[in-house]
Amino acid sequence: MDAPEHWAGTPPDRILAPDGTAVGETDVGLSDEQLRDLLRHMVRARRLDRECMALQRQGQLTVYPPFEGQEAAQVGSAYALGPEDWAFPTFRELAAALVRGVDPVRYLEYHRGSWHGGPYDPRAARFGPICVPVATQICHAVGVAMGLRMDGSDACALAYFGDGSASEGDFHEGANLAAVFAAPAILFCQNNGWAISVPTSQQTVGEIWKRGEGLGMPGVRVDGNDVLAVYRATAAAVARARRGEGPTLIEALTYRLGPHTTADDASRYRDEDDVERWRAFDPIDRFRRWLVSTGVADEAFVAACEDEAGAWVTEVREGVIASPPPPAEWMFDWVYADPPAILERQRAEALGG
Ligand SMILES: Cc1ncc(C[n+]2csc(CCOP(=O)(O)OP(=O)(O)O)c2C)c(N)n1
Ligand SMILES: [Mg+2]
Repeated sequence: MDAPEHWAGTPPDRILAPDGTAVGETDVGLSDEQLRDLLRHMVRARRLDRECMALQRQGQLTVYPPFEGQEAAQVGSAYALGPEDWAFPTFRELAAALVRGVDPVRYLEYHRGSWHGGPYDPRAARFGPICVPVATQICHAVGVAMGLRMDGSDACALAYFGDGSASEGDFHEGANLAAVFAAPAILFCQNNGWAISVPTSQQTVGEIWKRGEGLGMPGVRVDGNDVLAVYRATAAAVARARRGEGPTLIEALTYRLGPHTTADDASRYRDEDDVERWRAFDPIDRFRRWLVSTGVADEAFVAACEDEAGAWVTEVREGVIASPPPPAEWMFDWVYADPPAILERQRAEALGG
């Protein structure tokens, strides 16, 4: 089975082959319980992702960017962070948010359109706000990483971004700053083959991980659909950051199986037969097969995971549907300490006062 086009070039670091057989050292420092936990997270994430697509089609969410296919990249990387470390997401990192302990109902208020700013407290789970302006969160992460260092903490900050984001000025500015100041930052690129309808091949000529050398930091290319390899690469970058040795650029090769968002019709720019072929690289099947073949988990555990995820997603669904719009006066609050007369008039008009 050929890999997707954007996986061409340097072979990525890999521990498990797509069929689930081990091709590298499988001891990445996780206990059997933690290994099972990785599967549990990925199964939950996928269930919720599919539910979110349904919720959007049912009019319960306004727009939603699915991450199906990217579960290992997100779960493996988020799992490598400690409780004091920060993650700064794009708009497609719900799986990472779940690993960090963000409440999914609160998170989805963003996509429900009921709270347009920060629906959850970024400090509580050390998970930055959902960030739609492409690549801007890279600068936020690097800034926080520098701040953590100044505070004498050994925590680090990881920025998620995509292949398309790697073309933005903010990537270059943030990455260069991180290298110059040896910031404890991890620049984690999920190369999923697409920036909306633009394939990676039309986005960038060289391999993204190789930019690390020019920037003055290690660059790593990892199979983003291999949760063990992603965990290992991120854990190494975290350890380096904690030692005060500076940032790491990780390119995780993955594939976006769904549309860019629910507002996108991917069949207009890609062959949906290809998508079915790339399912052979499915990150969850790969890891499940390895877990079962080694006896770390059995089929009963896998079935229990699915059942538990199904029940949990039903609860999330009910929570989302029950989540009310915010009070209308919030539209006018927290903008001005002393609102101008025109805003006071609009407030009175909107609230019927
Ligand atoms: C500054 C900015 N420019 C353009 C957009 C429109 N836009 C939203 S997502 C996206 C593509 C992002 O691609 P990538 O970084 O590969 O992330 P992916 O969507 O694949 O997760 C673009 C151009 C935006 N949100 N912000
Ligand atoms: Mg992309």
